Amino acid sequence: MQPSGTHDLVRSNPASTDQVLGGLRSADLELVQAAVRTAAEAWPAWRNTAAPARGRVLLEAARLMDRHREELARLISLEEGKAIKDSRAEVQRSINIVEFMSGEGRRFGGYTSGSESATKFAFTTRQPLGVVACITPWNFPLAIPAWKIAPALIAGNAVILKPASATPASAVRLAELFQAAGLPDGILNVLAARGGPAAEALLDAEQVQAVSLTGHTSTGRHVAARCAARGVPVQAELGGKNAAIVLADADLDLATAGIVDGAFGSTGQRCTATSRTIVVESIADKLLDKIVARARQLTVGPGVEESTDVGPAVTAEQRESVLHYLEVGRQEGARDVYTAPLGDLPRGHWLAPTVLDRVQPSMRVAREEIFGPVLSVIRVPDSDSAFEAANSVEYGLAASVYTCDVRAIFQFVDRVDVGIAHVNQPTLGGEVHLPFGGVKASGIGPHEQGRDAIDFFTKVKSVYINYA
Ligand code: UN1
Repeated sequence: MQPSGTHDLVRSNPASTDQVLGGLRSADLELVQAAVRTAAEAWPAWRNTAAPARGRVLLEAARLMDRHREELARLISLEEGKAIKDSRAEVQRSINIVEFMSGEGRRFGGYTSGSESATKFAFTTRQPLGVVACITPWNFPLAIPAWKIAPALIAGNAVILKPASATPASAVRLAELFQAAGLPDGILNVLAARGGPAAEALLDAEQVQAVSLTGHTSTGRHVAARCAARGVPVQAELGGKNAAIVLADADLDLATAGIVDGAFGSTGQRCTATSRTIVVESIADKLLDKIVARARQLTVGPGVEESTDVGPAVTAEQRESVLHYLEVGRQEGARDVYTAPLGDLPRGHWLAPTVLDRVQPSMRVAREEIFGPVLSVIRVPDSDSAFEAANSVEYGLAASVYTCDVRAIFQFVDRVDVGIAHVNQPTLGGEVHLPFGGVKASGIGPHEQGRDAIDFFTKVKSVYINYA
């Protein structure tokens, strides 16, 4: 259903802002209510569909996504701006999660337990919540919707998906593929809306039983507070300020490749981006030379072009915000050791990959999430101070360490206060089999992905059967 009236959500190509990609009319309060009602009415039939049958719908959706993988990747690159190779990786990730969750349809349920009484049988069962809301950001316009709706649907819920207003098209296409896979009407509803009254109405809707959100820490806290008033659980995946730690014995080529990919891949617009490199002083100059040499090879350009490594920022505001941080960093005394030259590009939201050296942990560029292609290099004397610097921010999403010293690896895993720890690989991403999420200001509630993701979208019932 599309509301009538003029399109107020107009999206221009971030790589060529004179080109309008399309427009939608933002949902108003009435449409939000209608979507929630539709979902609530459709839900009982899906709830009463056996979980393995729900799994078959997801498996078919994964197959369709596979068949449409190139179309999906191009759509992501067009509307979000990221390089096509990053978009292809995002599509693969989206297929992986839907495929993984389809299998959970065959494992769905609780557990049995011995009882205190010899003539009682005790077990738990899991049941869906009803209508749930998934609110997703613009930076992974396909994967984040996929990894929120897949566990919600396999668990038997009806979903209202509200994608970011900058990137609704990928989410709409995803929903179409789920529909083509056999998902009944009304079970997955996409609401294109700005934040503000329509989004708040969704949070406040009586039928909405849980909210899963990815976004800014401030948004997550606002949503959590608002939902707490109704006693509605929130799962929020929020910001990051991820560090790659490089110790004295590290394989510097491996570290360089991981750091450059982590900092500049997806234009740095990734909550797991490598925003800080914390390096032991004895090897810092050598590492920095290698990083700059590798960064020089990156091509900034339109996401849809095969040769592009770094696409534009998603919007003018995002670009402005990153440029502002660069100014702040320079004023704070960071040394700008590399800013990529921008070639002859169409009018777009371009940002040059930038490396800042001599950053102190107390500086804003070392503490605040920048969400752009900016790498801050922090020099420290040893591994203890590296772990301490890594933990000195309010965020705790991901971190990585480059070393072959087994003691340092385990000390890192033990001490670093994050939800995702990587050894000898970038701070980025994760596999769909394991939970994904952060601690401290990086997350609220249970993590996404992995088998546990289903817990958030279900309620547990403990059952005692007396057969004396
Ligand atoms: C990834 O880094 O591969 O918003 C995924 C984000 C995260 C997802 C990151 N929630 O960037």
